[in-house]
Amino acid sequence: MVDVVTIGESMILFQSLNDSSIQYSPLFTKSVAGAESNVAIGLTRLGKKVRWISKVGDDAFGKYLLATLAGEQVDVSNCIIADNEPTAIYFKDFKASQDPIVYYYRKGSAASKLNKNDIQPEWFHNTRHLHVTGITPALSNDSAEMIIEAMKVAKRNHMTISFDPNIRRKLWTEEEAKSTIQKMIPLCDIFMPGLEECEFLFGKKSTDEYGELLLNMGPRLILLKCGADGAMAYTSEYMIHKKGVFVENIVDTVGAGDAFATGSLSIILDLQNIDMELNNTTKIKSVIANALERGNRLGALAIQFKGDWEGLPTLNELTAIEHGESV
Ligand code: KDG
Repeated sequence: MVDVVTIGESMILFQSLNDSSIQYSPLFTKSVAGAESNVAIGLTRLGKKVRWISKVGDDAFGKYLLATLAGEQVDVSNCIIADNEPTAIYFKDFKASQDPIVYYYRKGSAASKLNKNDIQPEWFHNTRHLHVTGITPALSNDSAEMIIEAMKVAKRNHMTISFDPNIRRKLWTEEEAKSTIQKMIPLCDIFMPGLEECEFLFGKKSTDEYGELLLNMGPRLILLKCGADGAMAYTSEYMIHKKGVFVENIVDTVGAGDAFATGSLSIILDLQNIDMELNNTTKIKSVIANALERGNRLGALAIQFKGDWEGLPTLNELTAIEHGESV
């Protein structure tokens, strides 16, 4: 049984070795990043089986990317390898602010060419959960159509769908982002936006208003990330708030949302049937509270390390942390 299938572009990530601006740095570190593969790695480290689907170039970067994910025990066997399309790359620049500036080189990349004809029934075999983000739909019309179609297939297969909008303003116009994300929200069961993303999509409102508005669009569970203030969960029955974990030394904020998705999903995935259990108020409330707490904790861990997923813990490490032991 595969716990989660996730579909999306991953890139090769370059960062300056010594934190100087990328303009002057003579040396770079090389790693792999991508919102969906960050979650895939995080969940695999927590003992889940994850199938990651994408398209990479038949080039050195594609080979390195696949080797890295496979080395983290993510199932990459359904990834398509394209002859004449490149693997995307991106750079993080830590020069100017606490949030690194990102520079993408992904136009025309192999993954941006994914289209709905690439979807294969095997992608959905033996699994009951699909996780998607708003990044891959931003790459091209074809990739947007492909992700939306994948969500529809998953729905027909009675799978649970989680959706983190991960809105990247560098990748599409405001209108494109709003219209595609708003098409995707009704197709998912668990929607996990950040507060700023809600404000971008719907204008300034209170968290309760966002909760109500989003539940009315279709998802059964809203996990709202509120940065240092922690996270909130909304269902039609109740709201839960869990405070954030204080981090003194923030190193790299990119990947915090994926870490939250990893932590919260790792708990929600243990539910036998989320549909039925969302109605079982007493049990589900404590499960969702734990999911928020774990999501917050993983977000806090991720931002203490350079790299998008390198700070994510293994199950043993997390268990020790949750029991108050240091690792
Ligand atoms: O959430 C982290 C991602 O933003 C990062 O890994 C790179 O997928 C990425 C993107 O498109 O920004």
